[in-house]
Amino acid sequence: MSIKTILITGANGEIGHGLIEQLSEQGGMHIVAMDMVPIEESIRLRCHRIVTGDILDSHLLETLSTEHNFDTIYHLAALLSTRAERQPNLAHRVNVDGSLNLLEIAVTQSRLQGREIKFIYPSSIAVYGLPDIATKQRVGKVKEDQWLTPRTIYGINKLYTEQLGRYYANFYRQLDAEPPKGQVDFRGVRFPGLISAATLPTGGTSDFAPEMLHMAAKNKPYTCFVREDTCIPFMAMPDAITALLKLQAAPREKLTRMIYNVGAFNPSALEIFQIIQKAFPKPDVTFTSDYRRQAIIDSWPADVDDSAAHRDWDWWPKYNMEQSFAEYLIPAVRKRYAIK
Ligand code: AKB
Repeated sequence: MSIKTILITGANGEIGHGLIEQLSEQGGMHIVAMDMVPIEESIRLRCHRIVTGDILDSHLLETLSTEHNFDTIYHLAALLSTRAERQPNLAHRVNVDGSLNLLEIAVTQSRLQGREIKFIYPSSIAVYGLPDIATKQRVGKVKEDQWLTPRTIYGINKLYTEQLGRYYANFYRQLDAEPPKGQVDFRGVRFPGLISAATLPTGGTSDFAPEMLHMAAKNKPYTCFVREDTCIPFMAMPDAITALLKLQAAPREKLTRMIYNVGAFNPSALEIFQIIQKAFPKPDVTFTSDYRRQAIIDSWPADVDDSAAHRDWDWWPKYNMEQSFAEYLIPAVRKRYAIK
């Protein structure tokens, strides 16, 4: 049996790190890791090939596509929400045009290989747009097909790329009279804010939670840019990796949707502070709401309904809020910053 080849874009990012670690532990596959900046030492050795390059460079992607037969593409590269608001044009290029390039590669590969190529896409709760706090509080858990009126360019980019994925998954069905020999099997999860002990995100709006944790661990002051009562769903990074792997592995016939919500816990910013305070006494945190970032967070749902993922591919997070901090985040950041 030939060894599988997996392409991961945005490999240096916080999801990329965890995913590469997990996949390389599983073994039996070649990982081709791509990022704009050189792949970090800690994951480099786990990869079969590393590529420093831009997903907007279609020539580079086409060359990669002639050199490898990809089984699965994990397209993680993206500009996150706060940064995207500052550079909407760049965000559109990276988040939409870049994704389009990858989807084209998936189509080419499925045609050349005459079989299905899986395309795993991390979308986001940013695709939702609640008009005001009162509505946010009233609706609670949001289902996949509700409130799809994103406020940010990032949310718009993510929602549109989901639609592109749907389009490319049906590409041959739309164009060919003959049954397709290969197709793109597009599968997406809408992630909540993610909290990792290993890396800090850059340019996101849910970053206040991981930043608060890492700054407290480093004994540094932190100004939290949202109000204490701000509430969105979060998830510990290991569960996010599990979600991607489980969705990838799910039998096609079990999937009733292309895009799934996944949730774990949904604390307020104050609750995050309180749980951090138990581990690192006297964290120096002040809450000073930033008008723009607060408006973004206020438009995201307080919680998501992930019953479709439970039902279709047995999605259950391992870590609730207490377990995330007690069993994963606190021990791992203590180790990272060598705290006794
Ligand atoms: C961000 O804050 O932009 C991301 C997200 C919720 O998609 N973490």
